[in-house]
Parts: sequence; C-alpha cells; structure tokens
Amino acid sequence: MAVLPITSHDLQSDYDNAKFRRRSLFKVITQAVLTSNVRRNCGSCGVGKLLALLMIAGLAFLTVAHTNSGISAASEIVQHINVRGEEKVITEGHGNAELLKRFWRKPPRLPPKLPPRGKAGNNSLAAEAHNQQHILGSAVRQNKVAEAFRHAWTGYKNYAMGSDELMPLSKRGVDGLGGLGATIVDSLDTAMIMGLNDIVQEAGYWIEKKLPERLNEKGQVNLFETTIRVLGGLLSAYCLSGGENETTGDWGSRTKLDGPNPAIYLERAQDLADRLMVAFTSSPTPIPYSDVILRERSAHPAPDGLSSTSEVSSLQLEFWYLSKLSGNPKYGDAAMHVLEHLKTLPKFEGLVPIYISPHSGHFSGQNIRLGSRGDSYYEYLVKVWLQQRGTGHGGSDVSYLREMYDEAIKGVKNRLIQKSIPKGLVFVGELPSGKDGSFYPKMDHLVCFLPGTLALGATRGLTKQRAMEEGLMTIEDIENLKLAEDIMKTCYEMYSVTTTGLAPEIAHFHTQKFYEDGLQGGNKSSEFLDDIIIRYADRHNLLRPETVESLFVLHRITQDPKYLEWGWQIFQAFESHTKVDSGGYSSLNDVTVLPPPRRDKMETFFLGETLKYLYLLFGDSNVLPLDKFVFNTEAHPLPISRKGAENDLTSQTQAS
Ligand code: DMJ
Repeated sequence: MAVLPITSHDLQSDYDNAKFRRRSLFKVITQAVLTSNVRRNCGSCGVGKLLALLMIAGLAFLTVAHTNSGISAASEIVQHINVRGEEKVITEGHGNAELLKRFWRKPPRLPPKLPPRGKAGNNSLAAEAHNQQHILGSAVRQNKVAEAFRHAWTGYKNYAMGSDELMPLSKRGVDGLGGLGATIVDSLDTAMIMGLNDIVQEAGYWIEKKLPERLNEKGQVNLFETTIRVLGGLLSAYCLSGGENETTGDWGSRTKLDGPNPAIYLERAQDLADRLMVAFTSSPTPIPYSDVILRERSAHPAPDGLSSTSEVSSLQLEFWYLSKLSGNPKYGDAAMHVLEHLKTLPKFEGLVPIYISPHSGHFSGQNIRLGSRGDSYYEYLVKVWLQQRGTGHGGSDVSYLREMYDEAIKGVKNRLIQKSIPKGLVFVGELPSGKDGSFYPKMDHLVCFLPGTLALGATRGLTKQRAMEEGLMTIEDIENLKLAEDIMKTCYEMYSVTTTGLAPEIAHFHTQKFYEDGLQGGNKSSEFLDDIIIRYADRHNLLRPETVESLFVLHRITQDPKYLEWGWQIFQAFESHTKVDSGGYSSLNDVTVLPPPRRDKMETFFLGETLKYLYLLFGDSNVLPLDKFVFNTEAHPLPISRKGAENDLTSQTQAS
C-alpha cells in the first residue's frame, strides 16, 4: 500500500497551527467586535462604545496572563504512556488552568525574524561567539580522538604489526581473524579520514607488500568477518584515496593522502573476493558457507552446519560495490542472490530467526533477536536499499528490501519494544522461543546499532529538517525517528549507569515480569539503577562501537547537540579506563568496579569503528555526508549510487 509522504506543513498541526485550532466563544465575540463595522466606524463611536472596547481589551489581557501560567502548570502533568512502542500523550487534571486555556488561546508562534545581514545586534554577536566556541570545542575534541587513534595504532605497530589484533598488556599480537593483518586494513580509512598521513603510509605499504603473501598462505577465515573488515576496508580505502574519480572529490577530505596507488587496494580486494567466492559457489543453496580456506579456495559450513542470519545478509554492500568497480557482476550477483532468497522465506512480522542452514536454505530454530547473529540483517536491508535504489542490481528493482525493512521494523515495534520500570527506558528485548514464546527483556550492546539504522531509514541520510522540507518522511518515518531517539537514550544510560561510565556487553531490564536484585551498574547518581540489571557474566566491555555509531548518525540527522555531549562523556570514559600506557587500549572484564579489571585485547573495530565514529561525530557534517555514503557494518564508507539518491528525490517530488 502506498503511503503518501507528509510535508513539514502537515506536521505543523502537531505543534501550533492556527489554521486548525478551535476558537473559544469569547474570542469569537471579541474578534467579531474588532473586525465589524463598529471598528470600521470607530471614528464616529461614542465614548460609551470606546469604554466598552477598553474593558474588553483589559479583560483579555488578564485572561492571557492567567492562561499562560495555567498552561505551564498543565504541561507539568503530561504523562507519556507507551503501549508496545506507540506513544500516547495523556493530559490529566484540566481544572482552572485548562478552562482558562480554552477561554483564550495564545496566538500562533511565529519563527523569530532574523536581522538583515550586516546589522547583527548583540544577540547575534553572542550567537556567533557561541558558534565559534562550539567549532573550537569540536576541533579540540576531534584532536583528542585522533590522538587516541594514534596511541592505539602505535601500540599495535610496536608490539603486533602484521597480527590481527594487539594484546596490549602482554605487548604482543594475536591472529584471531585468520591472519590477514586485520587491524591494519580495518584502521586504514580511519587514518585517511583523520588525515594521519604517516599511518596511511605505514598501513598502505603493508597492504601493498605483505598482504598478497598472507592471502596465498593463510588458512581458515570467517566469510562475514573477512568481508566486513578486510574487503570493506580495502574498498573504502580505494574510494577515499581517489580510486574512483567520480566520488573522490565528494567525501570532504582536507588532506592530500599518501600511500600506494589506489589501484593496489582494488587489486587486493579482488584477490580476496575471488577466494571468498567459493563460500557461495560450493553451497547447494544461495546461502553461503560460513568458513573459507583462503589458500585452498575451499569452503565449509560451521561445525554445527549452520550460518548466522546476520552474517549471510551482511555481505552485499561490499560485493556489489566490487562488481561495480571491477565490471564483473559475479560478486554482486552471488551476494544479492542471498537477499532475494531470504525474501521468499516465511517470517514472523518481518522478524527472522538468528540461524539459517546453507544445506536446506531455511531458517533454523526459533530464536529471534536484534543482538548477536541477528543485528546486521536488519541494518543491511535498509543500507543495501540506500546503496542501490534507483540503479537496481543488474537492472532489477531493490524496493523489496525497503519493504522487508519496513515490515521488520513494524515487527520490532509490535513484539520487541517495551519500557522498563520504574523509569521507563525504551528497550529492545528478545523472543528466544520465537513467535509463540515469551518476551525476554535482554538487550545486547550490539542492538545499539538500531537507533542509527532507524534514523537513516527515516530520512534516507538527509537531516530531519531537509527530509521534512522535501516531503520525504511518512508518518511511520517520523515514528521511527522518535523510536530511534528513545532507544538512543537507553543505550547512553547503559553507559551512564555504571561506575566506569562504560556499558556492559549485555543488559537486562526490570519489567513487571522480570527483576533480579542486587545486580546494579554502580553509579549511585544514575536515576536508572533500578531499571538496568547487569549480570556478572555480562559485565565486560569490548570497546564496541554501536552506541557511538548511532550517536554519530542521530547527531547528523537531528542536529541535537546533546548527542555530542553523550559521545564526549563516553570517549572520556574510554580514555580513563581502557587506555594502556605502553600503547593501545584494552577491553575490560567488569565495568561496574574501579579500577576495572582488563582483558588484554584491543579489537580491530576500536580503530575501524569506535574511534572513527567519535571523530566524525565531533566533525563537520560535510565530511562523508550520509546521503552520499553508506557505512558498512564495520564502519567502512562506500559511495551511494548517485542515480539512486536522485531518483528517490525526483519520485518523491512527483508524488507530492
Ligand atoms: C563489528 O565487527 C561489526 O559492527 C558487526 O556488525 C558487529 N560486531 C562488531 C562490533 O561490535
């Protein structure tokens, strides 16, 4: 069913639109008097009529004064009630305030008039000074994040260069991802974005000289992890270093980048993808096997025979872009075939189980969640649509992805959203036993990708203001953006509630049916101590990016400065508790105690994602604009097909 776009004009009725407001009886009479012949003939009025008018005016003045105080009293008792994610606003206790409010309604609020250019008064100067201070503050914050990135890189370079990850306490490297130097490739585009040319050179040189032998010699890798971190990192490096002339000028770099010829990144990407392709071609169904032996070019399923739903559905941005660059459709074809197949499978209100069998091609088990093994299925539905809409894959239409996404988000709102007690945090729970089982109030930190995804889906990467002006947002989009902001707050409070200011890996939420005593985050000044339950086994922090990723997207889209402050607090907590003096940052074992015990591991996504998103959060929104670039699930930006974005705007204009 087509949904008519609503415009910013339609939305004004939610606020203070005089056009649709009822007038009170008193107002009808006074307006009639003032606009009738009495007024027109006022020159010939008698003294009696003049006095009567003055009395009416005085009465009106007193009434407005009372009404204003009544309105603020009334607004204090507005309650927000959530029923399965739908927000209803109920105003209690009408009394005198409400009667007065009805008696005389305030005139519509008009936007303040801006002073003509060049005639700025004191207020404008103050605003300008504030703006300058804000820009300076942002630059200072960005520098701090870039310093943190350099500290992380230096630790890695000194003790683990060429390994997948750094163990910062043991001061050595470890190959947990198959041995392709994952930290190097994952970090490269972050260094490019931060303009750290020496690091770009070091990483670029390693990719040019050392990566080929690793690709030839190394054994088993996971298809998904290698695609999102290594293939994604190489493709993004190619794009940002100017490989694709069409987009080079667009991404907002201020620095001329060093490093190898961009073609090297594309060559490495194609070599890697050619080896990974066997995961698709050796499977009897469109669902790829989860593991690949690179040197043998062979693939096999995971030990239990199953692939994760999120893993098989989060390869398409990368493989499709490689097809576009190389001119060889085989990569995009194989990856898009997975989504085309998923489209045909039965779902529960758009929600899907977290496992799928490459042998049968069907989902396996009942477990439904947006945390581990489910997360990026929902993320890629909308991101692949954003990337390819208008161009289509091989000329075909990808609107089915947007439909799958919309249905899934409805399912999320119907089945997975609840509010905690006593303070009402909006959270996303799970259905471990599927559609007929009960709701379980557990939320992985991983789920904090959702606010960003919801916001992107709502505005297509434009600011909210622009999307409303263009008439692009449906009522559902507006609801989804509101939901994004509510969940964003919950994700932030998962940090704020702990002693360290860092979130646990998993939180449970206090509901009518679920409570566990004595498992609190430890920050006595948090008002959400009783809402958020943190089990002992869930108290670790892996330096994950999802919350700062969503802060970045929500700040770009809503332009609300509170997201900058939340991001800054989180960054400072990382600095205080995870920084290792000798170089690098460490995951933690327990975020609820001081000092937090450390885990001796710096995940590649801390450099690839967490620090990148923080840097971009504090920076200029012209760098990597969200309507021109889509970030893969490992934060590697890839260009959006221009034609797609343009078509979207054109068709919306025609519809409205
Ligand atoms: C990253 O590898 C990706 O963001 C993935 O989608 C989920 N897990 C990690 C980060 O937490």
